[in-house]
Amino acid sequence: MRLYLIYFVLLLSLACDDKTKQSNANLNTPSTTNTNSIKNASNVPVYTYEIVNTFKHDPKAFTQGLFFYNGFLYEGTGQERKSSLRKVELESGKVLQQFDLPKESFGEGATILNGKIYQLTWREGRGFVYDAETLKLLGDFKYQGEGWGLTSDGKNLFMTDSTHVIRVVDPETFQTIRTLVVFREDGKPLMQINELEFVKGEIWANVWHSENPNILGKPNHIARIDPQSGKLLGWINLDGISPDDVKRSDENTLNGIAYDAQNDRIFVTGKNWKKLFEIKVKPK
Ligand SMILES: [Ca+2]
Repeated sequence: MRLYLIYFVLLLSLACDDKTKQSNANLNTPSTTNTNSIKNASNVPVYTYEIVNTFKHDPKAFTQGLFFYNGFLYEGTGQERKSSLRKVELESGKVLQQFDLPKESFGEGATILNGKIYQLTWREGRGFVYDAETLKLLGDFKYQGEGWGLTSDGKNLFMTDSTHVIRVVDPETFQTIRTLVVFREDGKPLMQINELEFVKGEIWANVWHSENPNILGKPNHIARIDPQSGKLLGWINLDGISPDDVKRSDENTLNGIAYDAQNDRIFVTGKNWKKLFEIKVKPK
């Protein structure tokens, strides 16, 4: 609990430090990106949703990573001594296979690429690689900074680290190839970009504590981001999607997006939510 308090205070100070971070980002980003972000300020569309199906979700799963592969959901969970990687039956929510992370590891985002599953940890600077069929641990890798969300475009890994920057990472060398810097429509950095998913050529991103006025000031919003420029393409407002699953604690916010490309199905859930939803996204 004390750790969470320290972490929350740290995040607040990070959020208060927006101006510094924005200045740093400006140094590293072509000016055209920033100009476009600001120029399109009033044109960022907001989408709403329709629930197509509701499924059970393990309320003990502190969801940090979610993706769909070959007919099954895969979920990475967090918290000390409770972190895992799971293969889950969509229809029942039943865990079919599970790998428990070492007790010192706090699991974060997870994704699949070329038959391997990659999973980040929060502050260890260490990620894990698994065989996608067996969930057997194949090895680990190192990176700088925190590990938050993870997804793939089928070629590279895309990871977040608590800031407004998405790193594009080579899956063989784990070196950062390029970065995407994401700004809100008012030109401020979009901090705390969290769980990620590639959906039809866009990156969809949860934003941790989006309800915090320093972050966005709107609960349960998913950002739609251009994977080439980092430009904010839109918002999906999922506020109120699961009334039983919000405000039980500060932490059980919306987190986890999975896309079944074969059947064009979008799934979302949250940390320790009892439910997982298949949704259709539509203009507001
Ligand atoms: Ca995902």
